[in-house]
Amino acid sequence: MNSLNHFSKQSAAPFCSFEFRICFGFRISDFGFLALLLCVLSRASAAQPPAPYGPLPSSRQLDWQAMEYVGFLHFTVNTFTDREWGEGDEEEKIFNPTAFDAEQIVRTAADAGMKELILTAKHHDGFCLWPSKFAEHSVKNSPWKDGKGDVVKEISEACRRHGLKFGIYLSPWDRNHKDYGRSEYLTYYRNQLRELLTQYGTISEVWFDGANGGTGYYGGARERRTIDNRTYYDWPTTWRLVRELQPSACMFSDAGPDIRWVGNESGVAGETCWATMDPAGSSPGHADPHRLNSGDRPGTQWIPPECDVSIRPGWFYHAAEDAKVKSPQKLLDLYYKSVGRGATLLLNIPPDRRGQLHSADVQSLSEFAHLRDAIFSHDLAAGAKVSASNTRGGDAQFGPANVIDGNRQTYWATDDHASGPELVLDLGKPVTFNVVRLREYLPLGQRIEAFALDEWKDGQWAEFANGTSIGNCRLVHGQKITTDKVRLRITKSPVCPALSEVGLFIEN
Ligand code: FUL
Ligand code: CA
Repeated sequence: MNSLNHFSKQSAAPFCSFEFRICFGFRISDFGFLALLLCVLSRASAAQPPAPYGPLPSSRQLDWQAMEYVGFLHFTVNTFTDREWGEGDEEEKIFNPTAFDAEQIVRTAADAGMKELILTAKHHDGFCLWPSKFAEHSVKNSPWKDGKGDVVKEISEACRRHGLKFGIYLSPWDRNHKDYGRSEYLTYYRNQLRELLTQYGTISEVWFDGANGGTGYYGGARERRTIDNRTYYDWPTTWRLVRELQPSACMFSDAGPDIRWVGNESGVAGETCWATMDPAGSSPGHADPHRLNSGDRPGTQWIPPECDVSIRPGWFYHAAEDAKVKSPQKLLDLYYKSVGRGATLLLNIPPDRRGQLHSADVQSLSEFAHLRDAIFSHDLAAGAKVSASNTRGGDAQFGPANVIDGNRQTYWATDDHASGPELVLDLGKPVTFNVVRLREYLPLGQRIEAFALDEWKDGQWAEFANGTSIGNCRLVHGQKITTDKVRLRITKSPVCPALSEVGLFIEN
């Protein structure tokens, strides 16, 4: 939305009225007459931006979507008990990383190209990685750094040093707390959230997990506690607290309000995946995974998807999984299926018992980064001659060249109702590529519903790919194509397109 305002400020009208005043301040010489004429002509051709369509992103969502690739750190007592879900009865003394190194963890993530790290400040076992005033089940009662350590502080500071954003995961389900299931627990939960949102600088994302209720220690009761996840947590109150304390933070859950779960934990967004959905009737832990996977069209709100997936089979570190770290090629495949379908990839990289990322994970992350760089650092469309079937108002500020300027804030748009919008990239010579990247200009909403791509082959156009949703990013990954001309056809769109980028890349 900000960018939209910014854009209208740049329109040609103010420039013209300035010229007018100059023209009138002097005798209208030949030169003045020409300037006046030019001024009138350019005023006549200054087109208005297209009207926004459907639900629109907030500026916090736009910032979040621009990150595309972020990391998750699952670390707690489970790292030391070799479990995935702690019972809540683990003794604090078992949390004792031998060589915790926030710098190693965060530097690795930064070198790998991640733009944010989200830390499990408290997982379902209830153990707090920071010295909460409200809990004894915490690092403050562990032998690590004689109870003076604070994992949240160290990771958040390292993130700031390396220019990464920092987010927190605070499990609503707490298998340690005696009050879990009663209203008193909500006070405890919000007190903890308040600590995390006020003591660690800017928080970019708050992750509300949907796993809810069940057996646990619960202060010694050792019983099953079931809750109604649609009503128990009173989410609107908690969401208000986050907005009040960290207005720029995006909140994640099965139902938004800012970011939605993608409906699976395998890192795969729907082949068609809208940034919009209708969250009515859903709440954290209570939503239809199939709908979350593809979103709703047209939907009632802008709630883009996040694909959470672990680099290992489990979310926490287990030595037995050292040989099961996902390969760089597998991670690249997930990248195409998450980022390449308009979602954000949230890749979990769990610290080991030393409190560092294991060398197998570090190696895979770094090779994955090299693979991405090898593909995306060289855009083969750069320098192409771009023409379009129609340009909005004939005005260069909406011209087709905007799709290859590397700037997401500029875009090609057509007149409203211009039929069969299409773009041609004339590459000047035969070029070989197998990845096409498309981006819409998000401040105007998700507009395009289907597109097709053609290559110039044997003196005519031949379709080589087609697809549906574009949104933040669509990566079309297929067979190698060698051609000197590529055509993009917008085959379905309820309103004129606003396309900010087209890129061509080669994955060898
Ligand atoms: C799930 C949790 O139960 C897992 O342990 C993990 O934290 C994952 C990200 O979310 O719902
Ligand atoms: Ca652009």
